[in-house]
Amino acid sequence: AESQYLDLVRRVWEGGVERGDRTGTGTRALFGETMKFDLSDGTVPILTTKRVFWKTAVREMIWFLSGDRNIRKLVAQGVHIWTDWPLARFNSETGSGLDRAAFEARILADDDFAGQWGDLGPVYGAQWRHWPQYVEGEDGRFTRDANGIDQIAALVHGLKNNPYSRRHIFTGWNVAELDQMALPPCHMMYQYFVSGNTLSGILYQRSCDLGLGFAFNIFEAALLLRMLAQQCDLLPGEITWMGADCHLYLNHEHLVTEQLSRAPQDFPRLEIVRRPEDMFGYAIEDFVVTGYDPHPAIAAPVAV
Ligand code: THF
Repeated sequence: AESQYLDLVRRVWEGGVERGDRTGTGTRALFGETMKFDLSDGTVPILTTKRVFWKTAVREMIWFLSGDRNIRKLVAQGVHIWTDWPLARFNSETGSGLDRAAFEARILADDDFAGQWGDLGPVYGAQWRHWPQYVEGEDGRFTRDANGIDQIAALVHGLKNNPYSRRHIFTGWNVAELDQMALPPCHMMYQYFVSGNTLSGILYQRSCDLGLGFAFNIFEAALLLRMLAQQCDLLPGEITWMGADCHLYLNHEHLVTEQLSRAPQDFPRLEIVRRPEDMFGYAIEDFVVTGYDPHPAIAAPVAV
């Protein structure tokens, strides 16, 4: 239930260690926390103590699964959550002062601009679907395989054909390419477990922005588990969330105070109304959330 999250937020805010961070914003943090959410009754963890724009999260997950690494397709759908990093790079490298709307308009209008400035580097989707693989030729030279390793296809294959494997893992943490990424992955490792006809999962997150990112990260982990279960003819079990550096940004005080003052509602239910051929065929219309009756949204700045 949502109380696990609210308890963690309270403990971090009241007892977390205050430290500077990469973004210069300042955080309070606790290290090494766990939550578990039961998905077997058809509910999904979408926070109710503020409105979570769950369709934005679904669009992000579909975008990850497509292997894309450019913000353009997100921006075209009105999803702005990845724009701030390319925008910061553009403004600092060109000395311009474009605002977000103007930058996004150019990303949409200009193919070359989008190619050059909308690329996030080999982040999540690129690693999930196209983990680089180098093959040695007759001459002893290594060439990079055009497609790389599709970790998601391999995961589905493994769940279907060797359900009791202890290796149902995929990860975005490609050590060799971290320095090419706009941001190294936060939700960095996923593992699955089949018991009878039930699928459970763990998300390991090295770093968690409890105020903004968590709502997206936990829902997307549950969503992905539901998609995997559907594709593998399994029932959803439990999602375990493991957070390493669990932090609240100091400029999220209003959000913390407001959310902790609100009474959580029951989690909503998620229905997947169509079964696509594979993990890569999902569309936003396939997902229906019912019984979502959240408190109002709370705006909060994202640390870039
Ligand atoms: N960096 C930081 N500082 N926090 C994060 O949560 C985060 N991510 C991703 C990468 N770096 C991060 C980006 N994901 C929002 C949500 C998710 C993000 C980034 C930003 C956000 O601003 N959410 C608002 C508005 C939502 C909307 O526009 O629809 C919200 O109220 O939820 C976490 O993995």
